[in-house]
Amino acid sequence: MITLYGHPISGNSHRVANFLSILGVEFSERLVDLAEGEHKSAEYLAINPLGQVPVLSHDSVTLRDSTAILIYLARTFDKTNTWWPEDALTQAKIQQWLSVAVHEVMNGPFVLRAIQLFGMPADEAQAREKTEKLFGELFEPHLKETKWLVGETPSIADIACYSYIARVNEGNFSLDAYPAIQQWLRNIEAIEGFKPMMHAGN
Ligand SMILES: N[C@@H](CCC(=O)N[C@@H](CS)C(=O)NCC(=O)O)C(=O)O
Repeated sequence: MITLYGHPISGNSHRVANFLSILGVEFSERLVDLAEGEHKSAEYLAINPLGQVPVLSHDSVTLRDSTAILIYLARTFDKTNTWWPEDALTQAKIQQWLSVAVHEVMNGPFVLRAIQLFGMPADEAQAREKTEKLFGELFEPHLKETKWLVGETPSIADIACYSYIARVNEGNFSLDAYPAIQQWLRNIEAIEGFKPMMHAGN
């Protein structure tokens, strides 16, 4: 049995829910009430001492961290062996993007959105500059040349990077200047089983 501890407006949670849905794996979602501070309760800290969502519970396995969970799910449930292929170079290339998902995407698009939605105390101009650099110098030129971030088929790199980039408009950042990124988002949304991320305010 699989339970995903998460929250619908958390992009980190969405990465996992989306991938479970694409893999066609049944799971139940356990809402962690972030607004009420449930993620810092003793009960939840016993599940994840970092006090963050998402957490995946699968039988006797408990895992925190969205990209670690994506690797676990791919290795456990992907019968096609394409989402996290076994060869060293492909894994290394995917890992490059998983690192971007947890660093540059968080420092730019995530922060812009968190400022607007939660009043996160952060430097908006700096986050905007980081987002422009990330999109203009990395994602857009790369995606002009290739449909997916790595190789000829979608991988967990695409899943990990998708959620916060798809919702960067909620951080008052327009994707109009980035047509290749927009096309890549549509490519991911067309994958069978894709689960949309909730729009803030819904
Ligand atoms: N590296 C973690 C980051 C998880 C994370 O920052 N989750 C946010 C929600 S999107 C959270 O729980 N924040 C609450 C907190 O850090 O206090 C992952 O990829 O899962």
